Amino acid sequence: MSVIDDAAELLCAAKRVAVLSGAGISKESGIPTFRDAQTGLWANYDPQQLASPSGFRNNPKLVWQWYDSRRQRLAEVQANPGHFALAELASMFEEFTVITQNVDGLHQKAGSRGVIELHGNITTFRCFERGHESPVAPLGLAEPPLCHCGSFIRPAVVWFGEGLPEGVFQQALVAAQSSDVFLIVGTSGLVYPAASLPSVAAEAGAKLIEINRERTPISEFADVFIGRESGKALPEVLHRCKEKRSSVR
Ligand code: BV8
Repeated sequence: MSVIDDAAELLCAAKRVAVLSGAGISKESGIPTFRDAQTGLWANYDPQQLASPSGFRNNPKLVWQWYDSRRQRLAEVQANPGHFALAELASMFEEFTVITQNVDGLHQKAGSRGVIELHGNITTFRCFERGHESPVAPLGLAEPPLCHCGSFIRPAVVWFGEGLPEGVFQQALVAAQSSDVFLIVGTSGLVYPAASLPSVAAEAGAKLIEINRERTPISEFADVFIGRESGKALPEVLHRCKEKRSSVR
């Protein structure tokens, strides 16, 4: 049997599925991952510096422009077959929870509902000093607009060194701990606390399926490893699951 068959076998036996996705699932939509060398203007900056409160405090204009350029690119890209396959898989299970580290909203664009965005969404904003909600900032501003309280506006994403939004990680933990199968797609498994979810799921008895072009720390304990692009592997897993489900009927 192929690894696609192995994955479909595990999935078809499951009632409750949880998914953890990372930047790799959006790569085939044309969004660079964090591991990719930063392109162009950003080649000389470390994302962990830019995506941090200190980075913003030191150079609000630079960080604002980094997010603005990511938002401009996002406006031109579409969800890819990997996102769509997950959205379609969801209807085959009693419970199917997508937990994402991505801030690009592409799972929702592909039709996934109830997506848990561990690190927020790049199209939402709040003020830096007091967290006041703020409207979507127009694209193309050279520097951060000001909140009514006088503080800079920032993207309402989770930066390195910041806690995740209240309750969000708890929701992800519940989904991981109650899953029969935990599917990990396109993440290097290096950023915590998100990277702790696969072992939490495994310790609670879930079978792990990892889809990644390369092996990661998660591969050590995955039951199935599919070493291919998710935009190709996920539609094949979906197709095999449908075949199995229709042959059982
Ligand atoms: C926290 C939003 C505590 C922003 C992101 C020292 C100081 C402070 C903190 C720490 C520290 N040391 C450790 C920490 C904890 C830190 C951390 O984990 N650091 C790491 C680097 C060691 N974590 C935090 O700071 C977290 N908060 O700990 O808070 C706390 C608690 C209470 C109160 C206060 C504080 C917050 C982390 C969230 C950071 N924000 N994103 C933005 O996007 O701009 S993280 C960001 O990077 C992404 O969201 C994502 O999570 C991460 C990148 O990881 P991946 O998604 O995996 O992407 P990556 O590029 O790494 O890998 C892509 C993979 O895809 C590769 O494996 C590749 O092979 C594969 N791939 C590529 N193409 C494909 C593919 N796979 C399949 N198909 C393809 N086609």
